[in-house]
Amino acid sequence: TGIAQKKYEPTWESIDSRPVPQWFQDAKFGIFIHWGVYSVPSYIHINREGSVYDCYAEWYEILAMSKPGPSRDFHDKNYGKNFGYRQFAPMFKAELWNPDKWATLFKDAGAKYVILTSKHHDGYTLWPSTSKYSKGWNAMEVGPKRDLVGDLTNAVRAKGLKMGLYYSLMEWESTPTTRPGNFNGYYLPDSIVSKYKIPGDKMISEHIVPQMKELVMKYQPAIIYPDGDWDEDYKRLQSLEFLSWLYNNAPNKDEVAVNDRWGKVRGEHGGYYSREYADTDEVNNEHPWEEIQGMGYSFGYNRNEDIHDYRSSEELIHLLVNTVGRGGNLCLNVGPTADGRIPVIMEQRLLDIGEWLKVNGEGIYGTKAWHNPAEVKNINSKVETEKKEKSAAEAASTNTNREVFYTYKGQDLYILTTKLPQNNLMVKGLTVPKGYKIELLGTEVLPKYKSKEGNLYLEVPKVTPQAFKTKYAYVFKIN
Ligand code: FUL
Repeated sequence: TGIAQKKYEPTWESIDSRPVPQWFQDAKFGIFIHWGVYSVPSYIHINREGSVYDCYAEWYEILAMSKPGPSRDFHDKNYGKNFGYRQFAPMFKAELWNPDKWATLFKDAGAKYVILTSKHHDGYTLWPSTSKYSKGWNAMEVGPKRDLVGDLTNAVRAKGLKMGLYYSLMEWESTPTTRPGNFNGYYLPDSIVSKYKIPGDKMISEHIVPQMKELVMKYQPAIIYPDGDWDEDYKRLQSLEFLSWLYNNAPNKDEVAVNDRWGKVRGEHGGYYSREYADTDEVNNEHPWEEIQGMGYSFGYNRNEDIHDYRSSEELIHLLVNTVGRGGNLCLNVGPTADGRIPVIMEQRLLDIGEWLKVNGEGIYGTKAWHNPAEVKNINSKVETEKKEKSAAEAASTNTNREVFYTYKGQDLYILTTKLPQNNLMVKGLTVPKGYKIELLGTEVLPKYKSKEGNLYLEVPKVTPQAFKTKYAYVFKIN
């Protein structure tokens, strides 16, 4: 209750003084969902040498349609040169959608929260927004003909998970993007922009801010994940006014967590720091942060990805260990299909993660990272939120430069390792006096240990893989 007792002012000083809610810091693992009109074409050309952003299928309206190239060719060939983006919406039907099934899957995956795209950069809302600018461009009126945000929120909460909402502060049809770097030169045709453009002086105060407030009052999301802020100034976005309103007045003001995407303040202001296909190497941050990645190269479903583009369960579990072991949360994305299914390969990956967490979750949930001074030198106060120069292939590969990580909770220290050595695991800089209990989760056999010259040697018990109730990554518990 503490964090809501205070009155927050519209200044960064005041806003930043609010701690990121503890539930979020403890949750460690969430599911991101990118679902919308782009799930209909669900296609983007993959250039592994290009930027990771070029492989985002949810960017179809811009990346595929608004510039010549292989994706535009695909569009012209399959839908026709004059087929406009908004014509996809009636084909977004969600006819096989069962929100309870999704929620059960997320729960079985061991996730503690879910973030759904309530509105992406195409402006289409997954809830019946009352903004007059959303008329004819929302899920209740065109496409599924239901309130996807409301229905998923109910299903997710019924399983005891927290429900969060992504919300784009920018809409391509109203504010054509000039994202620096790779996105220069993508523009929607004037015919589209002049047809749907929300007047610049109305956009923020009569559309964006009221929509966000509507989401808060109607669904009370536990996370608000704004995005599309990179060209914008937080002042023009009225971010400080909104945040102070949220922290003082939201019905769930104790609970709500937000990220740092409020208008060129990433890694500096707002709530938790958001990272996206970022380098996990050497992030050692005291401020709460969250890494988001898809299982392949995209967030929105891309039919053009094959099995080789998906990371294995092992790689994804390593990503989880790598992230939590550095103090972050992992929010792993799924891209459902337009008919409302989560592709089977994604289900399988999630269930494997859930199996792993059933055995090893105590070393993950509710923990804090321990930055072993013998291995980790600097604790950054600033976190690098994005790496633009990284290629898609690099960004979507799991970094396993480091194999050993540490977390702690109460009196317990956990040693997480992505590789179990044959004989001994050496832990630098750690001395464990005799008489402690050390367990290797997933086996009954207690590992022997000894401390020598300031380092710990853990003897890996000889157990057959069959007798081991876990694989892919291993957790020692010292108590
Ligand atoms: C980015 C967006 O541009 C991507 O499409 C995706 O939604 C990601 C979560 O945030 O900035």
